[in-house]
Amino acid sequence: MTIKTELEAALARRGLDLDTCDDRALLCALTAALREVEKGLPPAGGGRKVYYFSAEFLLGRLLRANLINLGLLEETEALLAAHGRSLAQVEDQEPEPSLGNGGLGRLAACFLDSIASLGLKGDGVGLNYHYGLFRQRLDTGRQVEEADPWLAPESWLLDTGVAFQVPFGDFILTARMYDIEVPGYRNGVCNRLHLFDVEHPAPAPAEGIDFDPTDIPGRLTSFLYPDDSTEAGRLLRLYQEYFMASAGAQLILKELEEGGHSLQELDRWAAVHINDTHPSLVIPELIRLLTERGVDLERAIYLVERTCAYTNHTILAEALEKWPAASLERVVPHLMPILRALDQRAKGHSSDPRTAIWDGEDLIHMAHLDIHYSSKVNGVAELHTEILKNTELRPFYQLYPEKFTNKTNGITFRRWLMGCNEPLSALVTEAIGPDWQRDAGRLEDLLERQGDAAFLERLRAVKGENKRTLARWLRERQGVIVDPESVLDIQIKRLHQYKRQQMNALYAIWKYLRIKEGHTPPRPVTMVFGAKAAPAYTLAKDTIHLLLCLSRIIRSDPQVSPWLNLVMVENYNVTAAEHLVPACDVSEQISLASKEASGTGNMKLMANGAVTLGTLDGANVEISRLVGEGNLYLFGRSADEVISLYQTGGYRSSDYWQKPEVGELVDFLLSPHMLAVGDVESLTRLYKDFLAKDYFMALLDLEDYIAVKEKCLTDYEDRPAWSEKMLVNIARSGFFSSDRTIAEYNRDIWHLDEPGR
Ligand code: 26Q
Repeated sequence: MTIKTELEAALARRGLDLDTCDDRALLCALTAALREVEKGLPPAGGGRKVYYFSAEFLLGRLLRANLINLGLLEETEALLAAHGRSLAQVEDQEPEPSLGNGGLGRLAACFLDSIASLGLKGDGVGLNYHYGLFRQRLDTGRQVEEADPWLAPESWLLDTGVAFQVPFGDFILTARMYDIEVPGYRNGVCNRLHLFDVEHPAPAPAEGIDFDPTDIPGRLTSFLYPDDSTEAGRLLRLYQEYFMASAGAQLILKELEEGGHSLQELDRWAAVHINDTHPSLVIPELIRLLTERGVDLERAIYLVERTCAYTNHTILAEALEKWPAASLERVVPHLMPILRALDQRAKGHSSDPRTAIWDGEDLIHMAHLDIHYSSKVNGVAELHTEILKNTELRPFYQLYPEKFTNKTNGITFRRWLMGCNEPLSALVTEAIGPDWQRDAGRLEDLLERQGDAAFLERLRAVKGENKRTLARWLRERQGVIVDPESVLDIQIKRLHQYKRQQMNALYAIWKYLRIKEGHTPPRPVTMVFGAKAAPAYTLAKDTIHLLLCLSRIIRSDPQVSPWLNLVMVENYNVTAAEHLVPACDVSEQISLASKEASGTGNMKLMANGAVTLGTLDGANVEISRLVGEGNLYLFGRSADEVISLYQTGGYRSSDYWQKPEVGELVDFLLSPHMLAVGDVESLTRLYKDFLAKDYFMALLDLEDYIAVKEKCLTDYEDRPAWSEKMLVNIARSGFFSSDRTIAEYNRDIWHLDEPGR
């Protein structure tokens, strides 16, 4: 079967033809055609199977990704072109499944792609949120949240007919299993993502993202992490977590039986991966199910510990999940005896209260549960894992040194280079042949082109083309005019204080004032931001407000606007990232050292020829080692310095504010200029935070940041030298392939090929 026959059949079934149907109908037909192709592909075979449990899978659009992996992209583009159609336009009809917040969810999506592409036996397990993350509208200086539906009658979701009963304290819910196919890259394999849903989901909320959080049976799968600011919202999340854990655990045991294996062999045939703590209840749930089926408790604990592994994605205290025992008692009373037993047993291993699962305040620490009862625990970049071992999880490391391992994150180059950057992919293939498409490590072959002036010029030309493409996209999407000849400086990631968009905003103020003083830069600079703020995160929303105010002030100033532009991209999501990443010149990775576990946007931007401006944090450490000093721009305090400042309480932001160069920028927040366009309450809140708290030390690193960024912008003017930097970044980015990451998970944690272990 070719895609042509499948597509024609799908169109014929709908009474349509390729010449006249609209793009939306063509998308449906193409989706159906690809699903037919995928139906014929078997899942990866092998011994043990990994179940990747994650509350988030930030998939992004699937049409192009599936065409690439099925090896059908070129054929389909040609077929559409022969009928005057364009894949890009069809694709624009596809709603993005935003079933994740950011890095953690996107990582899970890259991992599924790599598991299938390496031909490994493994499926994802998650929840079928009907609305995923909210859609962001920027309206009169603020973020407005709207529901973002992605489920259409003809989406990628398949109803499997499989269902499990999930018991809660006061009712039982049916979990129906829906699947999304995950084809491997040109290897004839198709794994699956299992998304569980309630049987009778409540209808869409009338407006925004508000709904009744106490309607558990109707609302359990409505939204991704609904509202964490209220008790009812938190409880709903606990219902979600157990729903996923229980349905997934039941699926594992069902497949174990279907494979003809005994429950006693769970660890031989299954590996359970716990992506952050959100799926942690799978541990007591598996133990419950095993003991209910006659396995004795000690043996069940032994099997589950050998089966499970846990990844930590953050050291920020507020993200480490703790549940009041009373909440668990209410939602999952039947797990309490098991949790009690697990806690007692853990206390037998260690009397250190810092390792308690159940603490003296009746809080249950999910990460502690995971570490005691997993075979492996990993951080997501070298520095992050070291910090876990030496600081945050030190008592656990002393208890179980053999459990700790580092797995530096990665990205799938199929989406993040081949899929989103056709011009660069074509140039790379022309230069070094196609092998890099299977093995991103081969990108290093590009290093042979160092010093090849003609090639470097073509590299520059590709970047220029991508910048013009982005400028068109921004104009059409948002009516914003961007100068494609300007330096494109991009910070795209969730809005969080530790990521320090607020520090970048202070740079914009500095630059604005410099230009007002007559110091124009060698070439215009465009500062691009893309970020969503959690609905209840006030300071994050204030920062969006600040950026939008600055954008207005800069744009309406005829003296400044030819030289500086600040653009806030509305509704930043995977699709927007795919437009922004190929065009970026300078990649802003400016988190306070020690706070960003890894970052993955840094990898995507690097692979597309951006040069990193950043702190030595997360995977920037590895980027820096790979590209070498001259090929990125580092500034700011080191992780060690920052950690010791926290320990000694030695940082006082007011000391920095008192420096006139710093104070002037902070004070600008409350200048008549700002107050003329902005909201006094928001700006005052930000101002006071800088002065009295600045927990993430933006003022500490500010001067260094400004100086290094200026150096970076100056260096940009040496176009040949900058092109070399681009080249080295692309060439060295192959290490960050999620294929490498997954191969390491398999080698050190899952051992999928050795069921006997
Ligand atoms: C926790 C408790 C209660 C409610 C919500 C949460 C919660 C939800 C989402 C906690 C954390 C998250 C998401 C975390 C995340 O995305 N972390 C990022 O993971 C990436 C992949 O490993 C890293 O690259 C980033 O550095 C890290 O910030």
